[in-house]
Amino acid sequence: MSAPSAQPHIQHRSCNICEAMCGLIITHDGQDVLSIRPDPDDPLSRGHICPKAVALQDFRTDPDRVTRPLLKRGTDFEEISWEAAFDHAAERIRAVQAAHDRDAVGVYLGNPNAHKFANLLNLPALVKAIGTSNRYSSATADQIPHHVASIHMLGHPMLMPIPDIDRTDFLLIIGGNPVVSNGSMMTAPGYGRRIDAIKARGGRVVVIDPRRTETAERAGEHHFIRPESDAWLLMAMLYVILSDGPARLRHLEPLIDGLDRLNAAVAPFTPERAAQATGIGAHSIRQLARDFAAAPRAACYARMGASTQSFGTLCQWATNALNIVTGNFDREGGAMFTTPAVDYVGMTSRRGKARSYPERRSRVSNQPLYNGEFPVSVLAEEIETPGPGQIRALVTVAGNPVLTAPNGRRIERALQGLDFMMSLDIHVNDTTRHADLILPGTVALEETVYDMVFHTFAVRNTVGYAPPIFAPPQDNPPEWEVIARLTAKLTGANQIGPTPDQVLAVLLAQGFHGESVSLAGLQQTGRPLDLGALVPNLAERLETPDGRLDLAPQAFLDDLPRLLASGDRHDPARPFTLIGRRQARSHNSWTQNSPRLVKGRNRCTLEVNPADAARLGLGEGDPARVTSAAGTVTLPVEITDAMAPGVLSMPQGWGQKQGRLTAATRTETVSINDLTDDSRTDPLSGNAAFNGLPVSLHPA
Ligand SMILES: Nc1nc2c(c(=O)[nH]1)N[C@H]1C(S)=C(S)[C@@H](COP(=O)(O)OP(=O)(O)OC[C@H]3O[C@@H](n4cnc5c(=O)[nH]c(N)nc54)[C@H](O)[C@@H]3O)O[C@H]1N2
Ligand SMILES: Nc1nc2c(c(=O)[nH]1)N[C@H]1C(S)=C(S)[C@@H](COP(=O)(O)OP(=O)(O)OC[C@H]3O[C@@H](n4cnc5c(=O)[nH]c(N)nc54)[C@H](O)[C@@H]3O)O[C@H]1N2
Ligand code: SF4
Ligand SMILES: [Mo]
Repeated sequence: MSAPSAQPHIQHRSCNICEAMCGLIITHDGQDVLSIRPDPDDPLSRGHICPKAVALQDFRTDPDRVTRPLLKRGTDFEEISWEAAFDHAAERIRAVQAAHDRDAVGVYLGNPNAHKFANLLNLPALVKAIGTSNRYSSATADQIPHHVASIHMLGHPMLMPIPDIDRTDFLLIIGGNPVVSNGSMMTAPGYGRRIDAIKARGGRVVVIDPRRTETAERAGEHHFIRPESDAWLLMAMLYVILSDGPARLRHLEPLIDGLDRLNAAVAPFTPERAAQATGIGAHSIRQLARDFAAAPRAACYARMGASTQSFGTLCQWATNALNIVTGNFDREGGAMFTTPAVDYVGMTSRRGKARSYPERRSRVSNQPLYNGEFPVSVLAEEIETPGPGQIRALVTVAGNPVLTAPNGRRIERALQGLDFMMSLDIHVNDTTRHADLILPGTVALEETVYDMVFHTFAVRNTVGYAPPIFAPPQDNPPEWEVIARLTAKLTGANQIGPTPDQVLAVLLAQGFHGESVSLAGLQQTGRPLDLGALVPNLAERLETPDGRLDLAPQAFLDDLPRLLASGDRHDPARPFTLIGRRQARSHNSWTQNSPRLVKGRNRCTLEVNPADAARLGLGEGDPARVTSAAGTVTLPVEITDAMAPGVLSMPQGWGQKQGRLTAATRTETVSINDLTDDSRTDPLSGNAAFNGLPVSLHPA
């Protein structure tokens, strides 16, 4: 940290709000930010940023920010000292466990943790100190199907195929909108420009989405698809390709098992049947499959729309299978595996450790547990349902499940029945207002940034490190230290462990570039470094017990009858299908308190196809009432032919109603998760099936 001075200081740092890791140039005077600009020399983002980067300064100066430990007194909070807060937290956690059992304390870790390496390094010890198996995170409202596909096929949840978009000739995007979201499980800032580059070199980008998205517009080729029918499309593409000729497994051939089983599995998925399920014509499916297979280098990428739905895991499996049988797996321009400076896969290697999956099942509704976490879809019922293992206290760290988990208001009601709740957070919001104790977190500019997770998903190997710019308010400890001190209080240790920088130095030395990348070197140059394009390496990296790659794991084959039976699910009482969308000026549920981002018209609107609107007599801006099995919301209609008929789109992350968020609550918005249904999951992974929600629509 620099002392206040008249001379502006300059820092190069990557933005850690979303997965894109855009390079920023920040000028400041030690007291205030003077400017936040894109870094044209960043080897990954090459000058791209989005409107949220400039808001990084607002998170620090947000007048609604929690800056002291807060203890609930009656219906309000009073400030207490850090020492009193740690004592109270440890005492209450242990009291609940003493009265019941260790699992009586649940833990929920939210998305911002994935962007804070110091939290990632310290949270496992906290969870271990609490000693509960009732662990939850936002991952099961997001990407667990990707991990489950990787576990069963490649042996490690984080060994993740990444589309090598800078060298591909054919990119097939299913259920992702990276032009707005800036990419996920695929760190690729400046997506629009990267799409333009594919087209400029004679390649094609095709988007499959029930909404003609900003990405579809940029790509120029788009097919509407019926929500939740993507696995049908993928299986039919495999059917066409495997009927046309032998699979091209290339260098992976000696390692691959299960091609016969895959061939047998795709047999029922003819393009004609898939056309009925998806709404995409059989001819188009055949053509798409043949074009993909014929492209010199092709990559299929399936994301949120294809993961947070009832067939999420089948989609991710079939996506991998499509890339594999067309010879595009672990190959330039196809789906590749990163070699980042911190080797996340290596440091959590599962080699030689045979495991059975799912690791466990949940107590009340038998949902699967992967990666040591129960699906967030079962959180409410695990709080509500008596018996051994019932959750009676909850610790949240940077999470807002009331707004972000399916049927969030049920979770909210459940929270009110807890014996104790504590949150490490920056806001008193719809979730944390139910806590008995809130510990303040630190925000990006007060922390060291090093991205431990998203380099693992990046389309190019790069590395960057930047120290904190500003001190936390009120002499507060940095967030990682809060986690470490709470852990020490629980274990009775009289000191906390090594600093995140000390651990990072070791991890960098052990990583793929340990020869050339060191913490001291990064600190000295103060600039992100390019570590080069992705290289084929899967043969040495497979983490399966037998070192082989199974194209057709039994768990996935066993789920195919469910897909085959999924044809017509029309419900006359709820004839519309609701899907979600992301928006450029917000990130999940927590950036809406930046006046700079939230200003302007109400963007929490329901997108409706013109024919549907006309039939119901709904005009532009009219309030519409949307009802699902879980609830009802009313919001203004936006009429657009970007929506497929019968499908409605609503943005996620809105509906801040409670707490102390003055800017966020200025506009009347609603939460999509007042509608989503926690009984809808992908049964293979337990992931929430947000998309494809049956709803009714009426003028309000
Ligand atoms: N601006 C902004 N950026 C963000 C975020 C944010 O909140 N705001 N959140 C970040 C996070 S945490 C994540 S995980 C990523 C997610 O990044 P993306 O995966 O790109 O997520 P979305 O933008 O929600 O795009 C999902 C797409 O799936 C489509 N879809 C819905 N249902 C279906 C279906 O059944 N089939 C198909 N084929 N498509 C369907 C939707 O219409 C939508 O276009 O974004 C990250 N980036
Ligand atoms: N219907 C529907 N629901 C969805 C999605 C969808 O597309 N549709 N997307 C899902 C996805 S992909 C995700 S990742 C989840 C996200 O789900 P969550 O992780 O539960 O939600 P966030 O909105 O990221 O909330 C982050 C919380 O962390 C706090 N916070 C922000 N910054 C910091 C910080 O620096 N330190 C601390 N301690 N706290 C901080 C915020 O105040 C907020 O309480 O939502 C999921 N929910
Ligand atoms: S795209 Fe993501 S990483 Fe880049 S500036 Fe925006 S929020 Fe930050
Ligand atoms: Mo996410």
